[in-house]
Amino acid sequence: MEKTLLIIKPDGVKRKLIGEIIQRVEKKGLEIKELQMKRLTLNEVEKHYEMHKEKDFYKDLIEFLMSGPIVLIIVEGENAIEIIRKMAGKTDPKESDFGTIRGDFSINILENIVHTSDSRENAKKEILNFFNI
Ligand code: FUP
Repeated sequence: MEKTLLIIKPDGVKRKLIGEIIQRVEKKGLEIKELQMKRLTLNEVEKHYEMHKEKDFYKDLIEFLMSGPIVLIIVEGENAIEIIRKMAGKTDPKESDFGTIRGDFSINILENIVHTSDSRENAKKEILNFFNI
């Protein structure tokens, strides 16, 4: 069993995609273990995207993540990390396949609906960053 962090970003919440995304995760057979809707603090966002702090898109990324409430979801299941990443689709909207969340709902590399952990190590770190568990 693996745990991963799925974040529905402010654009996903504004566009009323929370239900759609949760339904996809549940229908796939994965389990929602924890779920929380909140606004992220600057501290939380900076910690979460620490690896991008030298990138030219960093400032826009931080601002975007703080532009409205987000939904934090811990998803559990066999190979949950890889499966959720596949369900999210590629970061670049030109590359994300139809049938994926980004491929179906986004044309913007910044406003791309969801975040998903990319490794076991990062999933653990990200979950600890947001949840007291
Ligand atoms: P991902 O793991 O798919 O979320 O992608 P990254 O960790 O590479 O990027 C994190 C976020 O930075 C993306 F979701 C959107 C933003 N980003 C840009 O705005 N421009 C880029 O060229 C790359 C990433």
